[in-house]
Amino acid sequence: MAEVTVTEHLLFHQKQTPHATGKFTGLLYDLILSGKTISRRINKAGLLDILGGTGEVNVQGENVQKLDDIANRIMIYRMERSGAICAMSSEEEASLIRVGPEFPRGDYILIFDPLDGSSNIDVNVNVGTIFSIHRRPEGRSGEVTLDEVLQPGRNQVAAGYILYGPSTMLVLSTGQGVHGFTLDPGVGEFLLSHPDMTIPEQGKIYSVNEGYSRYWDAATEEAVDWFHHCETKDGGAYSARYVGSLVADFHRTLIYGGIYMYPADTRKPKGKLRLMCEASPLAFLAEQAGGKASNGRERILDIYPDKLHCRTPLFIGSKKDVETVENIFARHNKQA
Ligand code: AHM
Ligand code: MG
Repeated sequence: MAEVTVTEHLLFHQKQTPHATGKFTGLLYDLILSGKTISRRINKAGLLDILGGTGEVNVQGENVQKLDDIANRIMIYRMERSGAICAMSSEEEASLIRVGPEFPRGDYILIFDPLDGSSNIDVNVNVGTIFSIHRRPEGRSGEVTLDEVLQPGRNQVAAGYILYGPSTMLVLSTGQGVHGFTLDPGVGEFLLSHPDMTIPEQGKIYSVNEGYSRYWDAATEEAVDWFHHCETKDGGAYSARYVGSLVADFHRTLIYGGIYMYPADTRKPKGKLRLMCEASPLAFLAEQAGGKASNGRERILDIYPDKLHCRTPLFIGSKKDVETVENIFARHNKQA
């Protein structure tokens, strides 16, 4: 098999994409380098003293794992030196990180979750880095303001994730489909292993934390219950799967189809997942792969964030499965 490296792939697409300048390709290259560095640290996590919590609580009110902190530092260190970025937002940082003046600045804005699923790290379950790239609005210069960063997901110029699993994978879209690359640790290079990934129109798997069903409203209960009783295309029952690591649950959904749900509930009326660093980048990938992503009422990519760390309910995956949920929510809305 002819092996295509991620660098070759990016350079090929750079020629075909108007916004993909050398700076943009350089930004992706630095992101990939950060991912490789994080991957190396995670691989050795059990051997070094880097499992467990730091004892701190982050801006989200969640316990910070040592690896969250390490991944966050690796990302910030590498990316503020890339020369392509003017601002960054990390799930682990309360405020916007403005680049410069000590480093060269570019026109891109990077939003990331350095280590999604990190509450699973101590039990050696897959985790990942999720990223979203926007361009600075035209005609702006000088200090980046918050309104420039609070853009809807449909403006993303690229999004993806690096999944640290049995193998490390990069899944990326620059708006020309979704492509997956697997890290060959021997040569330290990501190789194209999953070209043109598409989500089946209907799946066979539903994924939700059913332990919280007592906190759901009637529409959510009905939506999840539909997957208990409906039939797959082959007439079988849907299987349940829930890793509890969004990036891993989404990766399975991207490959096998089906639906991942993190609904709102009475304890979390806006859901748990962050719009800008989790839902939007995965929604961009889902749509690029022919799937859908919704908050139950609205397309995720059309939602305007009102703050950096705003949250949203998320229903994402196969087109038909997400539409089923949207139809149930629409009927409940009408009745209300
Ligand atoms: P994190 O970014 O701090 O890891 O939190 C988000 C994670 C997702 O990866 C996962 O899907 C979800 O939280 C699991 O939440 P719960 O344990 O409530 O089911
Ligand atoms: Mg996360």
